[in-house]
Amino acid sequence: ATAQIGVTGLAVMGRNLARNFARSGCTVALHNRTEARTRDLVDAFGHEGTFVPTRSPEEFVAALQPPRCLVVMVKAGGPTDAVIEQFAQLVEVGDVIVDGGNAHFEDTRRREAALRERGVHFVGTGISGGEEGALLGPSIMPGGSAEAYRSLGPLLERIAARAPDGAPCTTHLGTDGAGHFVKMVHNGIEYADMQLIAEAYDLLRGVAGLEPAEIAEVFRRWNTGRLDSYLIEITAEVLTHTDARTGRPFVDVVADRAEQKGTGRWTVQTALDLGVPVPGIAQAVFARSQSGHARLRRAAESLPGPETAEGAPSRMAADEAERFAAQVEQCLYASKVVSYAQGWDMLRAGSEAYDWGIDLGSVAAIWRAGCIIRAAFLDRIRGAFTERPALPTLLADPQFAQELGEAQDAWRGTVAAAARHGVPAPGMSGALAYYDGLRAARLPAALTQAQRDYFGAHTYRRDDLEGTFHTQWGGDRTEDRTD
Ligand code: NBP
Repeated sequence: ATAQIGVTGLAVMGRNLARNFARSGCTVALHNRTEARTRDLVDAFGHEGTFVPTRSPEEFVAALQPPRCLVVMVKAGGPTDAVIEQFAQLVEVGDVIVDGGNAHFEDTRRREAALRERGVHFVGTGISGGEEGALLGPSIMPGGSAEAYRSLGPLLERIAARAPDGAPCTTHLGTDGAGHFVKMVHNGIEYADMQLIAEAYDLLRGVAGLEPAEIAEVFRRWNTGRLDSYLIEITAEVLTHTDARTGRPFVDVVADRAEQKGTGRWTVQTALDLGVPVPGIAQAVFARSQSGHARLRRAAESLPGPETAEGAPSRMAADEAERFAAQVEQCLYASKVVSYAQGWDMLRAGSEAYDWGIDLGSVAAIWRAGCIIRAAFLDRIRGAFTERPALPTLLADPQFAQELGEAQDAWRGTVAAAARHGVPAPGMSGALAYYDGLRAARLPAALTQAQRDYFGAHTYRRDDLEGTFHTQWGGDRTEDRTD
């Protein structure tokens, strides 16, 4: 047994992860159900490091130094269960089985509990950064026991992305499902970010009348400021691209239906179960879903909007467009802060519900590089939660609060412009509503609760008295104390 780590499941993700381990100096055992993939990897990349190719699960396990660490990178769901069960029978007490696939955190909790009974450590880990990240350095989000992290952690730290300060983008997040939960929230935030960026693009096009190539320039400029991030960078790239077949802007030939694999939906479903409001993520999931509803969209095609008679938006003069773009930047930034605040609320809610003790500052730290939402901005979130771990919402951080205050005129102006021009901006307008909803001294929820008492005798509380009350709505409207 010579290998420090093993990877089973050598499709795109597993192959690149195995190469990353080997390039970092680890001896890596390889296994795949279909042996040809193992051979192909060694033929093409064997020179990159020390690989131990194996042909059977038994041979694979025998190649690993105890305590064995083996990473499963197979299709999520049934295949992952089958492979875990297969290896659970071959490993020994104290060994570590890692699932690096996109598992639901509840599945990870179930698998961890089952393996713990057999004395085997199970680590469910989120891995973000796609194919390229797996090879060059992903953000890695492991859950599981602290003991498992002691043997596995140093290996993960070798292959993880490095933040600008040199810190590896991985840390022990908490027991059982913590890692996959954090990865799920990462993806939810990613959905919200992408939706907001799409709305900013749509406004620059539909209100200012800019062409995609001009909008690419705006995004490129934004990418040198506080919005500096991978997603803004690739947005500029996509908007610059011209379709080779037609010579038209690429964004104009792609069908306008956004698909989803399900992690955004998981985030929203879980948020509903935890009772934590994440409307920014929900809006993004619903916006994708709405884009794909061809029947609804066709049926509504001829509904009147505020368009000019010519249909096409009139083009703003250059200086006016410049001012509008600056306003949209403020709106995008403020809305982004709101959606990250919601994401962190969800991290806290999950951590409390499952007793994970997730360090909220550390999550921001390990998302600074390697993952899809990597951004300079995350270092400030790390700072906010490191300074004040009990910060009730990111919006209450003095620096973010000040920026939101400064952005609010432009934010309101942009949302109003979207409404006036008939440009759908559910993410941005929802973010503003969330901000106003949180800061409101008094909400119309008082009326909602009164209605509930009227039709369902659901009772209400009063601001001026202790206890719960019910009004005799059908009778003389006297008020009874019910507790
Ligand atoms: P896939 O999700 O396409 O899975 C292919 C691998 O699963 C192959 O190695 C295949 O073996 C193996 N496999 C299957 Br399918 N059923 C199996 C079974 N019953 N027993 C043993 N092996 C089985 O690969 P991927 O795109 O590399 O993703 C791997 C994991 O990483 C997934 O959970 C995915 O959700 C997650 N992930 C993917 C990305 C990404 O960007 N692609 C990013 C982050 C996480 P075979 O070669 O014999 O068919």
